[in-house]
Amino acid sequence: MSDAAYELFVRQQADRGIDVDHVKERIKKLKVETPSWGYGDSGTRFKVFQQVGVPRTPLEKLDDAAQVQRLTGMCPSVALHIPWDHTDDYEQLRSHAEALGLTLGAINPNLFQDDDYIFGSLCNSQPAIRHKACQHILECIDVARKVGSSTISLWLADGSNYPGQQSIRQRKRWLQESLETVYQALDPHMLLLIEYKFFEPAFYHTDLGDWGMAFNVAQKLGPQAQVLVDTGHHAQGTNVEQIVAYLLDEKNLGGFHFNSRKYADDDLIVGAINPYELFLIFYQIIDASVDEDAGVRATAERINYMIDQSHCIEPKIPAMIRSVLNVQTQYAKALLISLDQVGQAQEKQDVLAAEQAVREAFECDVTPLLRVVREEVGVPVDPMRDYLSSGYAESIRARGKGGASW
Ligand code: PSV
Ligand code: MN
Repeated sequence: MSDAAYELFVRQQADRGIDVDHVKERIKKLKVETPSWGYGDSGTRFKVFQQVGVPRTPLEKLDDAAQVQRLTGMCPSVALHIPWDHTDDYEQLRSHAEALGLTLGAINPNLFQDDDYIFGSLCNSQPAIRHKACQHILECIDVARKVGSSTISLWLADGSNYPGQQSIRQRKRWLQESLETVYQALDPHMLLLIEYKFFEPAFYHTDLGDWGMAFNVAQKLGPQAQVLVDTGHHAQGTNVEQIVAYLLDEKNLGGFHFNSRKYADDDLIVGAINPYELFLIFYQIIDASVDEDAGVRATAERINYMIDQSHCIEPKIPAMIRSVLNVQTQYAKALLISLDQVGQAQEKQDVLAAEQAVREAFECDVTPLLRVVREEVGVPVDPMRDYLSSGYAESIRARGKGGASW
């Protein structure tokens, strides 16, 4: 294929002081974990919709995840949710993943779908229920050992619906106490990711309501605990990029759950609603990756990028491909920001030049660049088109309806 478009792109970027070879190498290193639950049936709180061809078992979820990896080359690991992915044979799950060229990633305990958790799990006022919740996380740590994962990713549905329903301070202490037990059980190489959310299912208060609470808890636990930012878990207007920058500077940004929100935790395809926010998040990360502090640089390089979406009306596999490509696109654009130009403008307090230096990268067309990256890593230049013509979607129809759901 003639690559006049790519050659022009390289020249234009060189004029802006950007080394495209360096950008390509960084794009090739970007990995995004896909969630097992993103391949299953899901819905709203009103209904779970069943689609034809949805995986019936955790093994089939991995088969679908392997398609996303085959076509994009950037999703080699899959997150599990326990008990949604519970099996009596984790060895088999692990070897199935390996045979598909995948690894098993973050293990997500489920502390929200048991009647015992109606008033909370780790923060429940009844010691027996707090104990049960801790035991479940310990079981997940064991699953992590069996499947070769080093990450536990924790989200709590804990909170209260009415003033006076619970002692907020007491629950804060119970949370810390419970998490100490969990933290002590981690192997030295393991990471505990702590996710926050400001509401839902509790509506008056949430025990881990924002990044500050998650950060405080993580700090008290120790270096193996880090904050996870789910992009959908913020109030309207929140500057998520600032949270990202702050946590990077504190060397405590452990991971992301990517999705899009319009109103709340909508779990839509990442980059579908506000791609500029995603770009600006990557701007902060890329900027931190050249920080003078080695700890900040290391934090930026070690982030666990994960998708956490709920595809209720979209076919699952193409929705996942779309998500991953959207992440890649915004990352590529953010790599085109001339940090030197931004720095010079900041130095001169030239507001317009600084904003221009950031925005002009967002406005660059990275299609020729991504086409060449894909050619070089040996994946289809148009992964979505390839998927749609591959026959895989037709082949899984034989699974019928009524597959796995959350
Ligand atoms: C909660 O809204 C959440 O973001 C947590 O990460 C859960 O594990 C996940 O969604 C379940 O879909
Ligand atoms: Mn999440």
